[in-house]
Amino acid sequence: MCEAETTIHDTLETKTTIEKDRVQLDIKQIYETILELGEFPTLATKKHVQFLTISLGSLPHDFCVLDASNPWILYWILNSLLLLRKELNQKTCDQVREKIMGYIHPEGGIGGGPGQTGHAAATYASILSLTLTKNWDVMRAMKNQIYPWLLTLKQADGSFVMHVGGEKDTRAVYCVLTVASLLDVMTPELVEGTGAWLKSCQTYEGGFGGIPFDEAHGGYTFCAVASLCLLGHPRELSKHCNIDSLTRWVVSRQYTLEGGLSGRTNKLVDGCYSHWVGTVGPLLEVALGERSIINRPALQHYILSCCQFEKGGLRDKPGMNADFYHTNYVLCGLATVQTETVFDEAQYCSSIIDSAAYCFRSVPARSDIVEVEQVNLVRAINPIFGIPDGFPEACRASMR
Ligand code: FPP
Ligand code: K
Ligand code: ZN
Repeated sequence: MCEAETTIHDTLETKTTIEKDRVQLDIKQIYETILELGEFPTLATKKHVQFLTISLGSLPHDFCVLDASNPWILYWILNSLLLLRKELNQKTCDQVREKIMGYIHPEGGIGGGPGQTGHAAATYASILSLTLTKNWDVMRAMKNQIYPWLLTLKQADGSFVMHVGGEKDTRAVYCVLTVASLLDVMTPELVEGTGAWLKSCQTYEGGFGGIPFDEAHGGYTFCAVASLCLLGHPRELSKHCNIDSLTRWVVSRQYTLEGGLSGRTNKLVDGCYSHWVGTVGPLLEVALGERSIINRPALQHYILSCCQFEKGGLRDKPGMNADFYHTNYVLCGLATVQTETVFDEAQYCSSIIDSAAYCFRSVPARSDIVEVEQVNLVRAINPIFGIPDGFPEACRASMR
């Protein structure tokens, strides 16, 4: 929202630079109109809830277009509703349980739909959905089926693959560690060598690639840093990565004019990176003892002014339609800018591998960091799991 020249242009023109200039002009126009009117957009909770519940109502029927993504759609919708302060009714929770039980594969893991092979991402989204609906009984019953299957995804170099014979990357590591943690089956055997492998994915830019020598990207960076916090205390992050170059890379993702974040160098702003990149913020803040490394007012403005689709739901950027993926991750990003994160040292237990993940607490951000109007306030999230505060702890307490 500032007057300054925002981009130092190099002379090379590409499809991306042209598109980026166009998006900046659009966004500048939106901000100028808002400034002229003197009225800032507020969170259209009712419209967003409507966008989400119309689809939740059709839960008994299978979505056919995204047939391999059934658990993802469940997680995105359920989590978005909770972030918007809606409660889930018992009928919904029962339906979610029945659906996910139908995705369990006899040879291990949970698939993206009935009869599909076990997949780390589908299993991750399923476990989150069961956690959000507090279906503890089925989760407890799954522990013995899931743990040996997770071990079959483990590679000699410490990484994990998405499915047997599939691709390995930091996403697979994050999905496996999250599932193992929520089900309380994290063992030294499962995570041997994993921290060192993650370290090898940090690039010269400071962010993490999906695998060693890949380009640094927001999605893979979140997965790597959150995984490191599932393996140890955030103050030990500096042992597993170059925290200074990571911090520089993260803050460089925020653009001056847009206020929103990009996923990689020179690319376009996108609302979903409010979470993938933005939520690395609190992890680094805890590690560094800083209060805010992201410009929170600017990111909140981008989210409220540019990411709300007029008909409901949230989106990547102006000109795009809403979808469940962006609705969830934009709301997660909003939750992150609205709180400060503190680490509860008293709860930390160094003999429990994933103890740190359960020690992050959100407190309302003080007004010198960001002004948050009541009408725009969403529920706080746990920065490791991306689900509302309290759910990860309730889950773990119910797995014994
Ligand atoms: C680039 O898309 C996107 C990727 C290379 C994958 C991103 C990975 C995630 C979002 C993480 C997923 C996490 C889990 C837990 C499964 P693009 O080229 O269209 O976008 P860009 O221009 O913004 O890079
Ligand atoms: K994108
Ligand atoms: Zn996106």
